[in-house]
Amino acid sequence: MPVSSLDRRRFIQIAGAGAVAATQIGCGRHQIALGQRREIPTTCELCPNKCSVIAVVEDGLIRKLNPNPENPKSRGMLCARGNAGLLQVYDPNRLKRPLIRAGARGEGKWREVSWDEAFDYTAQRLSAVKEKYGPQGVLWSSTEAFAEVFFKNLGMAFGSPNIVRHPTLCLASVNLAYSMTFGTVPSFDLLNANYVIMAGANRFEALITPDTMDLIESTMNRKTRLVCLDPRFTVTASRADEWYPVKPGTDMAFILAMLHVIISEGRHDKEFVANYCQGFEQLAELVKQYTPEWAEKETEIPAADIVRIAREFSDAAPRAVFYAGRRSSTYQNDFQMRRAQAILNAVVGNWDREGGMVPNAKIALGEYMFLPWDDPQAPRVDEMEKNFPLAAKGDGAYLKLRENVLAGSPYPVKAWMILKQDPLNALPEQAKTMRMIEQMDFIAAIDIQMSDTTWYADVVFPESTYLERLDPIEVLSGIWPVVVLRQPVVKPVYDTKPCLDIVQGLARRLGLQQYFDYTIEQWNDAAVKELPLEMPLEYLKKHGVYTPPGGPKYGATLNPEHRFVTKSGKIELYSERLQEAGHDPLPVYQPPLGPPEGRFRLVLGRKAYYTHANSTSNPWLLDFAPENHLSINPAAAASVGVADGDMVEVSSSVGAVRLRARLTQEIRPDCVYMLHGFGKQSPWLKRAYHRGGSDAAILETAWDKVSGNAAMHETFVKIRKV
Ligand SMILES: Nc1nc2c(c(=O)[nH]1)N[C@H]1C(S)=C(S)[C@@H](COP(=O)(O)OP(=O)(O)OC[C@H]3O[C@@H](n4cnc5c(=O)[nH]c(N)nc54)[C@H](O)[C@@H]3O)O[C@H]1N2
Ligand SMILES: Nc1nc2c(c(=O)[nH]1)N[C@H]1C(S)=C(S)[C@@H](COP(=O)(O)OP(=O)(O)OC[C@H]3O[C@@H](n4cnc5c(=O)[nH]c(N)nc54)[C@H](O)[C@@H]3O)O[C@H]1N2
Ligand code: SF4
Ligand SMILES: [Mo]
Repeated sequence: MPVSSLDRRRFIQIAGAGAVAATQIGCGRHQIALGQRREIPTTCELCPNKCSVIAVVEDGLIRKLNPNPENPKSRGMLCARGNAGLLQVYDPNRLKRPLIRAGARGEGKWREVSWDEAFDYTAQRLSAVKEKYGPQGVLWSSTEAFAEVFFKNLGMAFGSPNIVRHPTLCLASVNLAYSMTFGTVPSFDLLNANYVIMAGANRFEALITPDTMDLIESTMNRKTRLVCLDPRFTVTASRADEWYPVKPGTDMAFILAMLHVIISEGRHDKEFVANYCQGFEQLAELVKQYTPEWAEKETEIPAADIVRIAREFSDAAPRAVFYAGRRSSTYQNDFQMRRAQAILNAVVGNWDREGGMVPNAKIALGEYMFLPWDDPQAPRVDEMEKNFPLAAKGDGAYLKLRENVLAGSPYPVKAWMILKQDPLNALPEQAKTMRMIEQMDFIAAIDIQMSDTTWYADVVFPESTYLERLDPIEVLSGIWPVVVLRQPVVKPVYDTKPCLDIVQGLARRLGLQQYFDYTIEQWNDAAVKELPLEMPLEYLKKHGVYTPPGGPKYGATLNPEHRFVTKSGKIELYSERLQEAGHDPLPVYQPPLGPPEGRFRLVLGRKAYYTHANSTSNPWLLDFAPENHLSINPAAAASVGVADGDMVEVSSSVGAVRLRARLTQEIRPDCVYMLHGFGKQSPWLKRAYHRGGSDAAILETAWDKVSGNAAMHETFVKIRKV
């Protein structure tokens, strides 16, 4: 889109002020005061961690972002992405004004419109769908964000049961497995653990605060022993004391064999098990069959190592954890594998102990009271009750939802509202998501850049970036929770709005304004009312964070009278609820399917300098990896006649992509790997457009049957030199 002459004139004005390199500034529309330097605390939005930031603002321009050490979770850390966040504001390719599609979907013809026109048009289209198909005909999908609550509430006030969030693309199975065992999802005290087993998680690249910093500190300074299982030699593997390139999809066999050793040698915490757990006898009976020798055949990890690790782990307990992992959208048995982990942690008695697994502490925020709306009348389109009766219903099950929307069953869904999500890249089988897009009468997206999905929308609402907006105050949960504020550090550079304003603009035109009759300031006032501070908002504006004094606390639930939020009130090694729902009440091993001859399993994984599919267009970050490659073991490459640097076609039953091969010993010969977020279709993402390939185009649809979580490591690909 051409920069208007007005924009260009102001751009020159700002560039003339000399604050930031001219190539990094787009254009500006607000007056700037010269000679002022301010440091403003706020909260990063480049990934789900929400680290605390101090923005250095000079002459109205953000000069630099620094970490805010007052946050005990992120401490003095701001990662590469956090540093590069200021380019979200000054990216010339960002969304600047509301847009309405002018040509065919995907043709890229847009009309810049006023906010009024965008709201009027959207409300009219949503009302038409409501009239024809009922409110359930509109789908509201989003990924977690502080302001997501407003968007979800608009969907519910509209009367739609179809709110679908990101967990079933991410961590739904791990959450459900720990909830069904302990009644809650705990944190892991990696700072104080002496023994950590990390399987299918990559904390040195997939950053999570405080886990990443805790692990760096404990493995480097306190000499915590780290055992890593991963089919790839990740940075975490390189920092570990032991790395096992486990056969993919077999971690559960390793865990069950550890349980076999620990229980048969009487190494479990007998007192803890007697006081707090139910179903130990059934568990002991089940794991008799899972010998280390059996597990060696499944996992390709030597039996002697499994025995030794089981002994070391139980010796180190309670300062020993089998880390839960975060993204559990991997295999079709994810839920049961995570249940096995949870049970292993339980029997060594690391629950609620320093260096163990700790239930999250709470800080209660006040709630702004608004008018309640009626419950939706239609059932969910993904039929959660029938398909996943134990899962978190409100988040939905994304892949099953897509199947049902495509089938028009149990009813048609014909409009799609999207907040801060890129379904074309986040869901496997891109062609299927495209079919879902095609069958929609109307799509609107709230984003900050023209993502692949936004490219196919009918209306684009540009949200102000995190450095330009005030968001709802939030608590980051954890062993040591913290309240954080995201406040604007500069005024919006373009004609953008924060999420609540967008929601209110639509609500007014949909006749739903009575449910959104408040300001963000009133919302935040209500949130901080109960905090034990004299002037809580002033405090947060100044500090960016509030941490309750006293530091982490352990052991509040260690009292045999304590009732866990499970059916029995105990830690459920054996789960009657699972049995009633027709699932294995104890984790029973199911071997994964192996790749057919001549094919390879595609596995996914993060790099520290990108978030999902959304930051490959950031110029500072793209320097790290200008395109993605197919990582393949030299033995595997030889078997398909591929040399380092060759262009290859990677294909599955649902699609094919082309990218260059990178031969490396850092991956098992039966797997291949590619980085997420490349092969973009949206030309506005100039730097990632058509570079490398998109993993979403070749991943096949599969899910875990208990949680509905996507299973993204179940695709076997063919590789051909082209
Ligand atoms: N193939 C594959 N698929 C995956 C994964 C994978 O590794 N590989 N990972 C899975 C996991 S764990 C997750 S959590 C999901 C994540 O799935 P998504 O949430 O879809 O991931 P992102 O790529 O981060 O897309 C988020 C969108 O939000 C926009 N955005 C960023 N900041 C803002 C903002 O402040 N406001 C608004 N309105 N929009 C903003 C970005 O421009 C982008 O378009 O993907 C899952 N899907
Ligand atoms: N830099 C960065 N940090 C992030 C994010 C980001 O996008 N970028 N996203 C955040 C989000 S939303 C999430 S959910 C988390 C994800 O955090 P993680 O779940 O730790 O991230 P992944 O990189 O997906 O790690 C999965 C690892 O499992 C390995 N693996 C594959 N199959 C198997 C197997 O069968 N067994 C074992 N043992 N390992 C296997 C893969 O090779 C990969 O290294 O990261 C968070 N932090
Ligand atoms: S880990 Fe990096 S990108 Fe994520 S919130 Fe923290 S600084 Fe931002
Ligand atoms: Mo995630």
